Amino acid sequence: MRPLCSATLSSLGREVAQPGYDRGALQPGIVHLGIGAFMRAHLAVATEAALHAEGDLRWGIVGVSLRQPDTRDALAPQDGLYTVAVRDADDAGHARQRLQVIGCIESVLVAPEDPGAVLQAIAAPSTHIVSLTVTEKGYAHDPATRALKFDHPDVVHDLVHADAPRSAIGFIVHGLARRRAAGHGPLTLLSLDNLPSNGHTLQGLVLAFAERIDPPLAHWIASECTFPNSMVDRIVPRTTDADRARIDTQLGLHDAWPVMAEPFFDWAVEDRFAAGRPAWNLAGARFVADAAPFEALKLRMVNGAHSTIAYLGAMAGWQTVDAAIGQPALRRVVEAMMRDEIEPTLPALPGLDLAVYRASLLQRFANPALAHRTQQIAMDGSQKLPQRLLGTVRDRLAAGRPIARLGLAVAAWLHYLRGHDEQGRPYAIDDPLAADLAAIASSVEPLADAQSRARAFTLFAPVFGDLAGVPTLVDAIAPALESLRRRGVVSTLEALS
Ligand code: CS2
Repeated sequence: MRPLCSATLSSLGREVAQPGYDRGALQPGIVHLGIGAFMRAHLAVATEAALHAEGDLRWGIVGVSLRQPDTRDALAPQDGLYTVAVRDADDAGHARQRLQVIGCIESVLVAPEDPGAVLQAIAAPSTHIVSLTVTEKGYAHDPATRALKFDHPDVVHDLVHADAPRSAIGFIVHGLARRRAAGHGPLTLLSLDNLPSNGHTLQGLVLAFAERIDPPLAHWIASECTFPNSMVDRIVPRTTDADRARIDTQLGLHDAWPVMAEPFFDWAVEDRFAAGRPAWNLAGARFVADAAPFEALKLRMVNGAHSTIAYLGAMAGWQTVDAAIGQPALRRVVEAMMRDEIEPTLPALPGLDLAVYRASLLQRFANPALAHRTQQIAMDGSQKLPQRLLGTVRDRLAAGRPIARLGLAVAAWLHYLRGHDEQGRPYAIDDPLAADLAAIASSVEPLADAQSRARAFTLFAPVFGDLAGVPTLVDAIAPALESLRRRGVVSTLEALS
């Protein structure tokens, strides 16, 4: 099969959307750190739509892989082209996909091979936006306090290696130092990760790092560059070989690096750009004054529910989100958690009908064509729990309200840390704090009563912070922890619903 590349584009059928602008005239206006599947199905799709509609060719994307060369190795022979397969099911339940070839990625840099090229790209006068999807752990921060970990090995390294940083924060600050020295003007730093106040969080980390190495630089960044907050939402499961084969068949060409996504797309981003931006609204993005209420809605409802489904599903042996949400008892508990425990904590959003939002979310989870694996969502729990579940817990407890289902969700994560499912199948705990978590899990194991075990877990400060030992939280976690251990996922869910 011939490969997807510029020379073979003309052989694509009319049903496959493809770049309709002059790719050769694209300027590299965006440098994106963390060119993974999510970005390629979200920011790149929105940028592609803006390029088509506006013909404003300043917004080509230079992708950066901070670790692996695999994306560059796959995309370079394809001239940066790749396919987005939007998958769902028709009314009869048969999977279907709609294909689009994306052209806005001009090149991919592999940071460890050539860190200088990444710093130069950030400093280049044509660059107006540096965006990031590096996942929660990519911020090298303490998840509970969101402060930069100055003892993180990459941060320690980056403070003294201005020409060869490793971390996203190190690249940004050293790249901005070069930019300022060259007099190339400020730009926008745009976090697209699932963190609360992701722009403010990034700003705090960048300024803390810059302050350490060069206070006048920190001052320049603070006064000239902007860090809009944004809420991003699109389910993008990891692509499998079977997905690739299916996409190749429909494309009639071989694409080594396609991505899959659900039809749903959402992005609420604060309109504070230091040096312009593409018309992403043409792809459905919303430019807003304050992203906070959108973030709270999304992180608590979508991601809070997702993590709950992931831990319970992984334990029970439900391998995908649609299989898990297809279990009536799990669906009832997740729906009740959203309605009764999460929604009352959300700030008002004019025009939003939460019942409709909830119903459509459950429908998104039930998409049978995505096969989104529960184990994939289960990773990095220490980095995810604080903003997905514990913020909600904090608000509920402050209001004196019950948290039985949120307590189950937290207990599900703790129970998951034992490292094997209910059929006895082992799995690895994929988490930057895995060693600490394993130590706690084994020290907690011999404790006789669930109350003591639950309490001991909550003393883990990087995750629980000021919730350490809070009796109302411990009281909610303990019975769920005990029930998951003695009776298993299904009986626990049935007793709660
Ligand atoms: C998921 C998210 O992997 C995960 O942790 O919860 O990637 C989720 O699919 C997206 O945030 C949806 O917008």
